[in-house]
Amino acid sequence: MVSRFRNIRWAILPALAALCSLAALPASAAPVTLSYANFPPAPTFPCVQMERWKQEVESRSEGQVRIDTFPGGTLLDAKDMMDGVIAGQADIGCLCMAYQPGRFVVTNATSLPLGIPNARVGSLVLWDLYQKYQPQEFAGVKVLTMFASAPANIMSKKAVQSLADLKGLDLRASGGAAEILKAWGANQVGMPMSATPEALQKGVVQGLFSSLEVMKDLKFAEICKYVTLTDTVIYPFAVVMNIERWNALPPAVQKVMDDLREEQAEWTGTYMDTHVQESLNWSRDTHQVTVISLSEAEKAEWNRLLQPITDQWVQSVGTDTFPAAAIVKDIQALIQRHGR
Ligand code: DTR
Repeated sequence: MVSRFRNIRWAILPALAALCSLAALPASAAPVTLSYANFPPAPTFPCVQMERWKQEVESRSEGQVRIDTFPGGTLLDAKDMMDGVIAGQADIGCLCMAYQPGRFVVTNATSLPLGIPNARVGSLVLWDLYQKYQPQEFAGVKVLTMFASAPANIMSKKAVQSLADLKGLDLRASGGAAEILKAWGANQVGMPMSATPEALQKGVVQGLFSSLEVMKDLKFAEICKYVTLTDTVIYPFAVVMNIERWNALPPAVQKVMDDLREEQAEWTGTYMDTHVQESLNWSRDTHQVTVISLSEAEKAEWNRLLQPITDQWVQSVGTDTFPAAAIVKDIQALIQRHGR
């Protein structure tokens, strides 16, 4: 009996010791919780990449960090994203840089009509460009990744087969696309993607100019029965983190996030390219959307009208201290490198 009691005592002791050591763990062993704000609705690609990043970070950091995601502008909306993250209203935020053209001049140069063929190449070009120039506008935040949308096309309520069909047509587009639609004679109406479903429904616009995955993700195929393929320009996005929150993270978590930066860019671009194709097929099959390819002659004319845009950009923003021409050359070289 006595010896049995002793055995039990010996069995309990290690368990007690383990309990005490657990209680003595520093407070930082509890998972750090971070908020991640996003502006468009949950099914759209910026939010799909957000959920993928959350899962990867949580599993690779083995429970040291928890990410609470806020899609649909529930924490910060499109235009407040950068300043909201700097102010600490959200720890992390995803922003479309094209919505603030004058603020992100270097990275928005990827939105010039330079022939980026798809979202994967666009995302890698953007990431390398950012790394090379390290623009001052990101000095107050930690950049967690960047990625690009697929090239933009026209989605419209009426068929657009020629420049004549486009003349005066009210199309929603953001950022640098304004110049493009202007060059083609359309009437550009600026607003973030998050405001577009209502504008289409109320008839404020007759269509939009963006990447085609929104035909499915935002159900635009129900209202825009025509797609005109132009494959014109991509839009650059950034995911940024409040710098104090970043500095306070355990080094092992910082490493997980750093290691994911380029991988996440490529993952998102690849997801986007595949998803655009799915969206197009779904729109044709489920909503009888007509997909219009321009004739060779028509396409050549549309492209010709875009040629002055890049030169004008170089002239208007280039200075002794801002190497606009070199940025354009770098983008062209990066397209070649990643496009192979
Ligand atoms: N082309 C830009 C960015 C963009 C493309 N797809 C989505 C989906 C959700 C938000 C933004 C975007 C645009 O048209 O706003």
